[in-house]
Amino acid sequence: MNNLKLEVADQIAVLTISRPGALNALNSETLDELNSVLTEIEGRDDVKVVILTGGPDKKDNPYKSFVAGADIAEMVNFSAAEARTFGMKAAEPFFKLMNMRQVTIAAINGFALGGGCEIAMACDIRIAAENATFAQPETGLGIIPGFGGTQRLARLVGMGRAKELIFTCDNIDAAEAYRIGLVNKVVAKEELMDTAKKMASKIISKGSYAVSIAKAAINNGYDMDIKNAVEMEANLFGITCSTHDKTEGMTAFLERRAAELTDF
Ligand code: CO8
Repeated sequence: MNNLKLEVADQIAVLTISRPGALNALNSETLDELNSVLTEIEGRDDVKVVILTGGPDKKDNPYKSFVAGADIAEMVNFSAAEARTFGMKAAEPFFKLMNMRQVTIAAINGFALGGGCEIAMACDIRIAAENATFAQPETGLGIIPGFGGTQRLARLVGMGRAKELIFTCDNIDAAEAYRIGLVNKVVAKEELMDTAKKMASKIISKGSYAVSIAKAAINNGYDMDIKNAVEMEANLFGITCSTHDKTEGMTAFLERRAAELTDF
């Protein structure tokens, strides 16, 4: 891969978007690589959490940018048809981040602008360094957030705040992003990866199959009416009751010992 780095250790995959000369902006090649690597990761039993982050800039500053957006140099001459193709090229890996059985955490180490904020929003959980900056600057470029931003931002922070951010293109800092519910946690920049890995380890210590089924239940139920959603949940609950982890988890509780959870 030219623009992504993958490191796997302790059941955690750290996936780093690395385009130092463009503040990790997402071009077609990066989106294709992301799609391939997420397909590969989804098939791996030795990965239970994916942490997505941005690489250092060309001056080797690791906290400059998470992702500074979609690649403006690539988009500048797009026809309407090419723009649609580009949008759909992003939709596939973004849906993988959202729906893959592994948990996905965005570790946001600087600028999360436009497509950068949008890729973070496709992840399950967002942890921001205190210096991170968020914005949807697209309308200032004469376009709209086209990597799911008009949809996911409103779902995360509510329609009023999403409209304000998208119509004004205002930058917000990490503290404001936390206040409005755009990120789960804000930490000192030097602690970003440790915090993300600690959260990943905590998630891994739970029943991994149960976590992935819970993720599916939350995602699938979100757009359903409550009656069908609760019925869908009951069906998935039934499936978790057929697992080793359910027997072991409950037996361990009754025997007052630590559970050894193993299912994926
Ligand atoms: N695309 C391409 N190159 C970029 C981008 C980008 N989004 N962001 C930065 N770069 C490049 C710069 O051109 C520059 O390259 P070079 O050194 O060759 O001139 C290099 O990265 C460093 O950037 P700067 O010199 O500008 O660094 P500064 O510290 O001065 O500024 C900023 C940093 C504030 C982040 C500034 O670079 C900036 O404003 N970048 C653009 C941010 C932006 O507008 N992002 C949104 C882009 S639009 C988008 O994401 C749409 C998503 C949906 C698309 C849907 C399509 C269907």
